[in-house]
Amino acid sequence: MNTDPLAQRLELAITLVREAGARAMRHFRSPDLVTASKGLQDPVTVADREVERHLVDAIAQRFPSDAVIGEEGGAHGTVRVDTPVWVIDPIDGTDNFARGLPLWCVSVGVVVGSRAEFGLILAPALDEFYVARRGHGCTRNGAPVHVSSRGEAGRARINLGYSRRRPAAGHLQCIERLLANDFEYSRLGSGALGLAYVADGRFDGYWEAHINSWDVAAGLCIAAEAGAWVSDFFAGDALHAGNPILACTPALAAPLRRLLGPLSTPAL
Ligand code: LIP
Repeated sequence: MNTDPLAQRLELAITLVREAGARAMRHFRSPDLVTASKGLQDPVTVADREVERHLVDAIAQRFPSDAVIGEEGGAHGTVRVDTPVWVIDPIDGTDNFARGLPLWCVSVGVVVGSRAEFGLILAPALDEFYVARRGHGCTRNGAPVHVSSRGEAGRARINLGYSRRRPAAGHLQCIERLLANDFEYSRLGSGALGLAYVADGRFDGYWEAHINSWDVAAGLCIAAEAGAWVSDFFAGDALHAGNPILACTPALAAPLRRLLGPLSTPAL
């Protein structure tokens, strides 16, 4: 049996994320899918809550002293700097999920102190499973992935996230600055998938003015292990309060920090 405590947790996480994906798929495109609203343009479905409960219960059973932070149920257990914290988004891209669009995923990351130790992102409707462990690289369906080599603005596409947690003005300024400096942009509706696609070289960067830890805990490890430059997301109380995020190819870090840093609080 593996005695490495993080490897034991990663082994369990791989099983649990697959189970979570199967549970979510049972609701995906179901005509009876019950959806409620948490606020403006912020939906939640019965699947989000069911999948999170499944994950939280299974983790508590196997690792009762670990803390868990989930998008729907909040914090379980006590967050301490030296013990693992499971940071969970049962369905990231809920609006896409509720509309029957396949761009959603289950995201599970484990953080110790202010470092993401491993991350898993499963997009069941696309049959793509990203797994990364700090210092061990990143894979999609078992094959290594790496960020793109694009370093010029004129060939780069930056994926953006936006929510009503911040004024639209900052988001519109970001688009203006990117276009005025030869970058292209797009918006997917899932921060976790956005980071996974940076890791996979499908996008050359991801930026959002404010994002929650459950949207990015897994993606941060996945992007960093694939060679991305990643901002210091876990500074301050980001685990509970969120932060801005930038992840991109190393060559694009300086120009993107110059352009988008001023739009981020705290600065990138
Ligand atoms: C989504 C994030 C995305 C953000 C959306 C939303 P959800 O998470 O992944 O980055 O722009 O507003 O917060 O609500 O689908 O889990």
